[in-house]
Amino acid sequence: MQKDNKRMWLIIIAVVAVVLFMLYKKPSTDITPAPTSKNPPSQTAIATVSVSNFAFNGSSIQVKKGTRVVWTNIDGAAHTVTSDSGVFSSALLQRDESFSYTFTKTGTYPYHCTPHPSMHGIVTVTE
Ligand SMILES: [Cu+2]
Repeated sequence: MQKDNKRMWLIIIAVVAVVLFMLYKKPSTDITPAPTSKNPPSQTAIATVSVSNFAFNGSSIQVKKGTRVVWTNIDGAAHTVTSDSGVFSSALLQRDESFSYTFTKTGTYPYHCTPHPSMHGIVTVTE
């Protein structure tokens, strides 16, 4: 009988210890996730090119590898942003519509507007 009592107490103590451990541990797990959510947004550099008066405003730009270039059409006419070598191609952009492409490799990227072949631009991507 005494032996069973001792075993029961050991079980009760073990359960209480586990419960106390879980209660003690909970606040610290709530604190840890917060800092990690701060990292991603500031990673990508962004360059902007506006399209107006049948021209790319910033027709020749130089950016670092990994930069996202955003073209926004602010012209009355619709335009495209189409890579000469087929690397990227936008839809026909109406006024206030945008297209973006992230350049992950160095090099020169000439592009044009499909409806208006006289419209040209170039993006140079460096390390
Ligand atoms: Cu155009």
